[in-house]
Amino acid sequence: MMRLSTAGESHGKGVFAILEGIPAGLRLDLAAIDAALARRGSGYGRGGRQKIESDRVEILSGVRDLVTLGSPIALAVWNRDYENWKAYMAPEGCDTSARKLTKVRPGHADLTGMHKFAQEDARNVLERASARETAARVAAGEIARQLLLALGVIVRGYVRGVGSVSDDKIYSFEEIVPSPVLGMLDPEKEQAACREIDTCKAEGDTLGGTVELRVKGLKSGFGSCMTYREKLDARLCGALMSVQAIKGAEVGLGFEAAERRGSLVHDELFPAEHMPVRKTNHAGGIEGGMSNGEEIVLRAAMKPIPTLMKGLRTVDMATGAPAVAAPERSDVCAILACETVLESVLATELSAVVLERLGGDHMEALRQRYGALS
Ligand code: EPS
Repeated sequence: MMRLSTAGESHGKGVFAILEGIPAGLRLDLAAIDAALARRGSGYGRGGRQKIESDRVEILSGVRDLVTLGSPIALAVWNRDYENWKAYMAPEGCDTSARKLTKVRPGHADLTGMHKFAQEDARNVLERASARETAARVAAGEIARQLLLALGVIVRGYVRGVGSVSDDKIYSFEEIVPSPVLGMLDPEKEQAACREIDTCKAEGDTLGGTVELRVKGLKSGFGSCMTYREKLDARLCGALMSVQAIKGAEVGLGFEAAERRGSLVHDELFPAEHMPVRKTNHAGGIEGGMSNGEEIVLRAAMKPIPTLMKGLRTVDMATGAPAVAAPERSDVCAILACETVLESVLATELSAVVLERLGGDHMEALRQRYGALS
């Protein structure tokens, strides 16, 4: 069974991943992992922290001479900012009276986390709730992506919308070559999105956006209609929803399907040599909780980051008095980072589904089993 665990605090020593269940014999491309980490740390609208971090993966176990051994793979992404935070964060002993956060930020984990974990300092919650954790999920997710790639399954994504700017054009898989600026495909839309980010920055505000994800090459029959736990759409959307700031996920037409008649939703079938073919893909490649051999199409919505430089109205939990939420430092928009993370978590969950169906102690066995599927 494939399983991913992560650990680490945003201003602690680093973020870490343990990835179990990757078969032996997968040759890793470390440069591709570091490129994904760099992309996660980039994008128009990021704040000061990203100038400090330049994330690289360090493999601690499970790999020999760049090839997986089948043993748990332990990964570290060290936090450079730890040097500036050691005095307040060191597990071995530190000053916890400094850097307290009690003016809780609406929309963040601060208040509910303080209540749930019986903390007087939201720092003891927010350090883990922070999206910095996603660096570990990207490092691990890139290994999962490389496993899928070895089977001919390709994951891609792009940013469809930022704030009020949205790109509703339907793109072919080959057309998905996202810009390094914001991950969008249409340069004019992207410029408009950058202008909206500039306005937000000037006003101390933040912006979210929408992302589309596609999977090409996934054969029919992954996931199952037999038990609800195995449904592919539930598993993949659950993975997307596990990413910080994601508030919505949909498959294929998604919410739009609810507004159309059945005749304009379901993908009709036409006879062909082996299996009947579809001329549309409104289902987003999933019917009955199983991949149907078409491209998987998913979308996710990211809410604006809850740390606003201008601060929202809140309560200081130390005094009970009205207050303005602590600004900390903040990104204005992290949609390109979010898009990168979503690709990684999608690759991770999909690899788990593939390995559950096909098993394989060694990549060669997995490759053969996947190849033998019709
Ligand atoms: C984050 C706040 C910012 C972000 C951070 C997530 O960090 P800081 O408080 O240090 O300025 O930059 O994201 C990352 C560091 C990262 O690598 O994604 C938060 O509150 O969630």
